[in-house]
Amino acid sequence: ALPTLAVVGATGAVGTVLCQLLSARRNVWGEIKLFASARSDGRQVRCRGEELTVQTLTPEAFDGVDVAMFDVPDEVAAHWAPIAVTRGAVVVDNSGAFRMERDVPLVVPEINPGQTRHRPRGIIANGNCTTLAMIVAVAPLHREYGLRELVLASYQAASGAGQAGVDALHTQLGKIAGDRTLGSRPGDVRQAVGDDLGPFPAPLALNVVPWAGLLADDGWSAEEMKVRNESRKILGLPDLKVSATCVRVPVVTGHSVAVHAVFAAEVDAESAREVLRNAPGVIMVDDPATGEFPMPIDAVGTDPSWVGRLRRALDDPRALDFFVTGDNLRKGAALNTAQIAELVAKELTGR
Ligand code: 11C
Repeated sequence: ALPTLAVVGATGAVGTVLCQLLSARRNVWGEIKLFASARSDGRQVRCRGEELTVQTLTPEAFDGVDVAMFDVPDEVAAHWAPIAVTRGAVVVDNSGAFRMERDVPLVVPEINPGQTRHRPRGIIANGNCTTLAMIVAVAPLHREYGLRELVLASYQAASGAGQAGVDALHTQLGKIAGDRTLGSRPGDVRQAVGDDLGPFPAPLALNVVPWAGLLADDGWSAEEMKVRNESRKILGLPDLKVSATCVRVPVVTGHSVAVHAVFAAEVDAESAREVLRNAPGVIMVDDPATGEFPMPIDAVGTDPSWVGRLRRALDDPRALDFFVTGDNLRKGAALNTAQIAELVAKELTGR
């Protein structure tokens, strides 16, 4: 029989994309069960051509579930994932709760698919959306040239902060629409937007906000620490030098990252482009002369990481600079989760 799948957090920004992907990808699942918080109990969601009723979580609900995809806040995942495992499910978790645990693999199927099988706690972690967009391009370059250091700046979309982030951005854009005076005096955008900032620490409309996630140590944001720690773990480079600055921009969906990658030896841009053209999950969009760059407005709703603006650093022949954009709800979240779950399904059924 085909494995039974549970989607936990089915009505959130990522859960919604997961249901779309389950409808579009090759079907490897038997029954699909949808779970969400009590707020969504009883809601009907279309998934794989079926009208499914969203249920509230109970421990018994996991009985008979083979694979459970989790997209819920860290503390909810920390509580419920072990319960799902006790009931017999393999959990693929998109929260930050387990990613850095030693006995939980952090898997990107294009990079380290074999690690899905080493899951002593029954949990496989999915990376952060900023890490994922960038790492799909960095890993093949590392394999070819030997990575020594990453210096990154992100341009992160509102939907990285969930549906509340998208709603906040659209509400703010609505408030400022048509006022051609805004953005020329200090505080005028703050005044027009008002106090309703949603999950962001400042207005996002007509602005960039150099902050994502909670406050970590020494002035770093949690998002910047995640990018560093997760990159090290996925690449298997525990001492990799990583400096990230994570920035929120007024884009609905599509995280971008400006990457400065330093390698062990000299690199040349054309051979690096060739490596990336052959890399799974990457599409090269690199023709500035004709206006072809990776951008969220083109990458949204697509699977690959879009890479462009690739050039060798002028002052270091061992370094490349390039720009990556990926759909933070797809490869950054739902797609990578689905890909991992499909690897587990294949293992369980032997097909
Ligand atoms: C953001 N990357 O854009 C974050 C959201 O660790 O999975 C995802 C947080 C995480 O705000």
